[in-house]
Amino acid sequence: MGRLLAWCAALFLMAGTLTTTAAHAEDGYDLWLRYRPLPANIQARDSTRAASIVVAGDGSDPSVAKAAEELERALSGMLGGTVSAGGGVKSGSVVIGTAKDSRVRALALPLAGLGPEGYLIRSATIDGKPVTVVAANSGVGVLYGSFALIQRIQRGQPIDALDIASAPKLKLRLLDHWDNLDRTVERGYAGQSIWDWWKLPDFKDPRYTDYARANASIGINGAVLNNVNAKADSLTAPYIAKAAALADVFRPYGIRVYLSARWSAPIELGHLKTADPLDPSVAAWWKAKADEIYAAIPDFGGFLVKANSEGQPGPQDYHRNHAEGANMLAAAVKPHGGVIIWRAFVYAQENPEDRAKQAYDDFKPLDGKFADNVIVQVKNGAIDFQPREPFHPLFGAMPETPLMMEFQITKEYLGMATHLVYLGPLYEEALQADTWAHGKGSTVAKVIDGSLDHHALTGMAGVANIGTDRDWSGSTFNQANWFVFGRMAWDPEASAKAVAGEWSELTFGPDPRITPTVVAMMTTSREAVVNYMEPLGLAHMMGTGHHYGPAPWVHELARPEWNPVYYHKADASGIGFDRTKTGSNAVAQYAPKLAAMFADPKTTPERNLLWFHHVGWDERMASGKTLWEELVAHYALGVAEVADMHEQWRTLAPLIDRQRYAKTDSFLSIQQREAQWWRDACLAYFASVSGHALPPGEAAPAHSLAEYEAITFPYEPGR
Ligand code: GCW
Repeated sequence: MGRLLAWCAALFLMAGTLTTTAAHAEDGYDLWLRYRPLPANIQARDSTRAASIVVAGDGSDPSVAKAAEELERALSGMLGGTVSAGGGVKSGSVVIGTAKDSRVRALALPLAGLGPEGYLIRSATIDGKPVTVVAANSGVGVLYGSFALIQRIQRGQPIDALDIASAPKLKLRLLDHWDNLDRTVERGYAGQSIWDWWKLPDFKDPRYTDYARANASIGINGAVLNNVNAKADSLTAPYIAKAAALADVFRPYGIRVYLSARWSAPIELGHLKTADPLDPSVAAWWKAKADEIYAAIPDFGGFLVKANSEGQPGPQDYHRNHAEGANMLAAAVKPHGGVIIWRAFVYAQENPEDRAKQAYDDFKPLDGKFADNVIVQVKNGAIDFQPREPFHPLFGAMPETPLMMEFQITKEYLGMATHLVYLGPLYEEALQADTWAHGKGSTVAKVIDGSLDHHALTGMAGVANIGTDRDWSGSTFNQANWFVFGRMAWDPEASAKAVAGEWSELTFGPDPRITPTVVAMMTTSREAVVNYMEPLGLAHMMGTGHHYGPAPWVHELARPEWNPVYYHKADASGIGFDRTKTGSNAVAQYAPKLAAMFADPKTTPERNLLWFHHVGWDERMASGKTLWEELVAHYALGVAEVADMHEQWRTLAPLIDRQRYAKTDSFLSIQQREAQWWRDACLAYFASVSGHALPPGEAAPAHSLAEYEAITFPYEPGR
């Protein structure tokens, strides 16, 4: 009997364990909003400080209501008991509210300087009881502050004696979804589009709410729903109704919706003969369209436009310039408070000029010509989201025009879903680059936060890496790129390393045995990908169309700038794109100080060397190696760095839940194999072009060049 009881008890315990495991299955869906029970000592400490939630006002603000809901969910999850909203102020209450609420007003908090979205978190006393106050000028500010408090607790940081104030430095903090209406995602590697257009507006997938929660938790306040390679259909009444349904879900989370607008929509939908921006019937069509959208979505953000680039229609089709196009649309949304985000990612097939120069050539002369509700969105580099590019020369060159940063979060050119590449260092490098526009310290961050040239309209966009995959972004570590984008859009001065630490603690728990290893992996990962793909300033050597894997040999495509050989220009004498006076003179697009620096190979940072110079294979580098030896060494280092990341990850096996551990582990195996492939294929090709043999001790590529050239990917994702 005793044995039977013991057996039953064991079974019960096992069942309990199983249930717990199942309930806590770690498939990554929870992202960094992972409110798992904290260690007992932290629970004991924080329970007295986060014992209940009190909504200071009348509860009518929808964003404050979402804040209360999130606090309930988070605190109950983390602190091991039910923490609910409601009831009066008690010792340890978390009191949330806006400046409108008398209880908040009575505390005379310094909210004035926080703007519409900032927040304050303070340890205070109400009616003699110690409480934590989360206060802001708006409900959304309260929501942001509540997430900040939750994240502190989640990371095991003390929450007594708090005095935190934070406000976003940028106004528009947007995700650009390159999502198509058929649910494919251009350059998307995490499944289908999360927008189920077919079932909208009736069915609002609960996932939309979780998407909004995740974005609000990192301060993202806008989503461009559809691809910049836009279809006019997204501007028809049924699709406006679908977008409106999403806007309704997002509104309490402080997220506005935007749409990519197809320039030729007046012809395609309105049956006009032209889309000439100066034609009054075209302007009237857009005005009516804007009115129709705003009737359905009163807080619609505005339009994003890709015009006259990569085959998209635009005002230049009518011999009008980008400003004339943007301003016509700007007039349509202006009465409603909307903005036009006009992309500077332009290059034209007819233009034989260095592709890296074309956007500057088009836009610089238009400085000061844009309407005040237009912001020009510039990619971080002048070519295209490469593992490394110097900052785009338009930053600092258009003082009269608000410029917005466009980063890519999805890893089109960085190994797609599987390679572990933390983009924080890439973002940081671009933001901290000094444009020298107004002397030293004129960083890109200061251009885009408006402080350098006194602009109020500011912003940052990230091309989203979100899809229907259970873990949203295709891998656990890809989630970090969404996260760091949000953090840097809130504060472009944020440190990539600090954000990595924060993300690790939120994602894997505040475990000192985990965080330093994860941070070390993340912070080296970007340099690793540069090393094994495109070291020393090389760019755009990816396979045709899909951009997956190495193809430096491609030379036969119709347009010159589609071919990797256009970018690296390797020949028997050397390698690299001469962008000095003897070449395209792209260096002259930078401020004089930088132009001079980039004009001379000796003063050009080695990491950008081949971007600006064609360098002889046997030239000596800073290390004393020849360029050829240096190139080989970088490829070898990249491969070694991936192996090292993998080893580091393996040390975490006992500490990370099985599912997320295993997925990352197998992805690192893929990355290791493919880093080697990159190294082997590129070196096989460059050896053949340069006539140089690999230095002694360097392993020969596993296959022949012809074999690498023969690899194809007919069904790759992301098209
Ligand atoms: O990097 C390129 C991509 C295109 C993309 C384009 C752009 C949306 O390969 O897929 O199109 O950039 O940014 O417009």
